[in-house]
Amino acid sequence: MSDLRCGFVAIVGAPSAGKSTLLNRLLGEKVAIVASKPQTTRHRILGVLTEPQGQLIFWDTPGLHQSERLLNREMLSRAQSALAEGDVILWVVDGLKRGPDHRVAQAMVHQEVQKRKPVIVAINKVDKLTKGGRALLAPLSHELDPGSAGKVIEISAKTGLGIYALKNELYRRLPPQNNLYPPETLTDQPLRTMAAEMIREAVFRLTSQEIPYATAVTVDEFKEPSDHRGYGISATIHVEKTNQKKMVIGQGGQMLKNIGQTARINLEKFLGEKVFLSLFVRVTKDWSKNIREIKEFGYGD
Ligand SMILES: Nc1nc2c(ncn2[C@@H]2O[C@H](COP(=O)(O)OP(=O)(O)OP(=O)(O)O)[C@@H](O)[C@H]2O)c(=O)[nH]1
Ligand SMILES: [Mg+2]
Repeated sequence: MSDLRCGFVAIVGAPSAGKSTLLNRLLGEKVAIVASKPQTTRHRILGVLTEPQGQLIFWDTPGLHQSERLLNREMLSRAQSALAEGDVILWVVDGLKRGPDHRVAQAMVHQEVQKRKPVIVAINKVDKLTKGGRALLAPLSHELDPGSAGKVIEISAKTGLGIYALKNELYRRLPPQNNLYPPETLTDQPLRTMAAEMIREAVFRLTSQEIPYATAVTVDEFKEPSDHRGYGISATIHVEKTNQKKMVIGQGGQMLKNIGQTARINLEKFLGEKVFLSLFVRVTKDWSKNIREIKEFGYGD
């Protein structure tokens, strides 16, 4: 039997609970995009952490919520497959506020508890707890207690508080087996996908109303750096309607310029090289209602 512990950890929870922030914190690298608006993550993202005691293989997932929209149903199905396939469920709960989606997540996680799957409940954002909020933590922990196979733990994905303890709880519940991925593996996302995601993150952060939800990003050209000339990346921001295209471009092109600048800075940080970024905006009519386009943009199976 191996001395190592290794297995799959499904990070699930309501939208905006902090799942992607937590994945990035656990890996010490930004592999998943983060925004204050809900439903930022659209697909299942693999993140691998290799340590002397073994390998934690994470899946970051879209937030658990209820929606009739085709794109959202596809997103939910990515999260549900991770729930079903993970060796351990890591349920991230917002310690500051819980909306109606919290109950949706609770019901789905509860089904896994009933199957005796280990569930670790991570109450997140405790860095921002007020005195009143702290007083509510004990009853919340009691309510969410997943039983003997699991545990409730307080964390802050933002500051790193509780992360070491969280990792230990996860390792304890994984099977003794050799590592499944080579130690240098960080994520399954190709660089092109990471680039598209970072552009989408900038759109999510800088635009408002329905725009973030009507946006998809495809990378048309991805040139590796040669002669210290940096990466050359061309990408298209797809929206669903003509008026949305106008909003993404903005007055005198200012919004598109801001999106490009924000995305470029994050891409340069990630790639460690200069990036030359060209962005185009295109109307792909009602793409989020069309399964073929949802799949083509990488948000479906
Ligand atoms: N104060 C505080 N804020 C946090 C913490 N973790 C995440 N956040 C913030 O919560 C917001 C949502 O974070 P995400 O990581 O995108 O949440 P998510 O669960 O991945 O959201 P979806 O992908 O939409 O389901 C962002 O504004 C984060 O900065 C934390 O520990 N403390
Ligand atoms: Mg996310």
